[in-house]
Amino acid sequence: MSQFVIPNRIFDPAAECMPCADRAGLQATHLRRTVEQAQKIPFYRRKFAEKNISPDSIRTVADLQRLPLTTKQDLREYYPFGFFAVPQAQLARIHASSGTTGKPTFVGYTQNDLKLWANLCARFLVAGGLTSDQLVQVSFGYGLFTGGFGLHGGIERVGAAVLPASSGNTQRQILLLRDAGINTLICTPSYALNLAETIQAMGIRRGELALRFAHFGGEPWTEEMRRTIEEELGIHAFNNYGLSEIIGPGVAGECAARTGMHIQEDHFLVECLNPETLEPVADGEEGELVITSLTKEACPIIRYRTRDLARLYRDSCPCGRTTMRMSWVKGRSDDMMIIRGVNVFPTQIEEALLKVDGTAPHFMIELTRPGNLDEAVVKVEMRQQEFSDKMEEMHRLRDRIGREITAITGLHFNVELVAPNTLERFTGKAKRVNDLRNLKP
Ligand code: DLL
Repeated sequence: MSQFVIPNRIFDPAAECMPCADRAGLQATHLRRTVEQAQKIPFYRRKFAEKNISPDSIRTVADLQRLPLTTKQDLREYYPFGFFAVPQAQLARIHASSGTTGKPTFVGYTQNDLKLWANLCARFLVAGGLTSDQLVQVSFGYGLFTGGFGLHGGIERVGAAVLPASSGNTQRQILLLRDAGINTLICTPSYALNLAETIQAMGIRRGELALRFAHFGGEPWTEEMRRTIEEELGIHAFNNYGLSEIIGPGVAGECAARTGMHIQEDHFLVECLNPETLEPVADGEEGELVITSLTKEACPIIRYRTRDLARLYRDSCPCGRTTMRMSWVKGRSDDMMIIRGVNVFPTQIEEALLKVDGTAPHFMIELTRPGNLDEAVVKVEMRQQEFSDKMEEMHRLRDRIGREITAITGLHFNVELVAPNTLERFTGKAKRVNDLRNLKP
């Protein structure tokens, strides 16, 4: 069998397969320019002055270590446009990431930034099977969220046809998929699952759909979830990663060999740091991704702490790209639950559930602290065909799920089985945790 699930295609071979030494030279030049551009932002001007950093003092990529870190909190303090490095007249677009605190974080793009963004999205789309003769449905929200417009630009750059369905109205989404003969679907993985279920509920057979490929991103998910969605929809699904503060989707994406997500290293420097000590971790070890943009004009960003936990791999990939790869993201450190002192991520619960037949990967974790001890309940939806009124069968299933969760997390969760279609469905990013413990400091 071939080592590739689909033909190995490369959108920009000169950039993506560049010898590493050549790329390092390019990165150093671009890092110097980025520092120059970032000097226009008061936050960086002050930080550079404190650390005696000037563009001329940047000679190699190793100089990155001397540069200051940037946090989401820093961006918030300069709300709304304090991190923009160009005058308003040069802006071509503004997006925003929704904050948990209410105020969004704005990110700006110049015309060049938009061109770059489309190219970066085109790279991972082509790596995951997109060709110019395909029809693509984008079911990400079009609006301030970077998913819709970002992917839209990439699809147009490849020359494929785009159907900008945007998010919501699931039944209509499915009619569009079927009646327009859509080949490629773009959305969050949790929404894909929602679509798969609704397709079944509407009595639409797989043969009525022309769907073959999908590009999912925007939220953490697992290989187990990929297998489930691929089986249910009969497609090849690829993972892509990005965040608004860096550019949106397009920071990294999988190739046909599926050995991790290739990082677009000619445009971003990605470090993996121990979140406590802020020291780099070894290749292959888990840490927080810290990202520096190398070529952005409107919002250059230096050593941004993403809070996303992942691993980096530098060994070669059979696809021929020479870029470093990142693993799937385990979760954001913000989503990490600390239950009785143990760190747990929603992706670990997803992984456990998908090991047990009969459950649907719809779940909601509820955390309480009735006395001094945390209690964790996970509500798990059953599949219709496995839903039974035989108590004994249900108890066996519940215990099996409990054991899988304990095997992965080391913790006991009270498992509650709930009837099919009773948990909330999401059209964008899924919410998996309801923390009722009142842990605010
Ligand atoms: O979610 C950008 C995006 C849109 C990426 C569509 C891919 C596809 P934000 O709304 O700023 O931007 O959220 C960024 O989402 O820090 C991760 O925690 C999470 N995330 C994005 N892609 C993945 C992924 C967009 N493939 C935050 N796996 C990031 C895991 C992801 N987490």
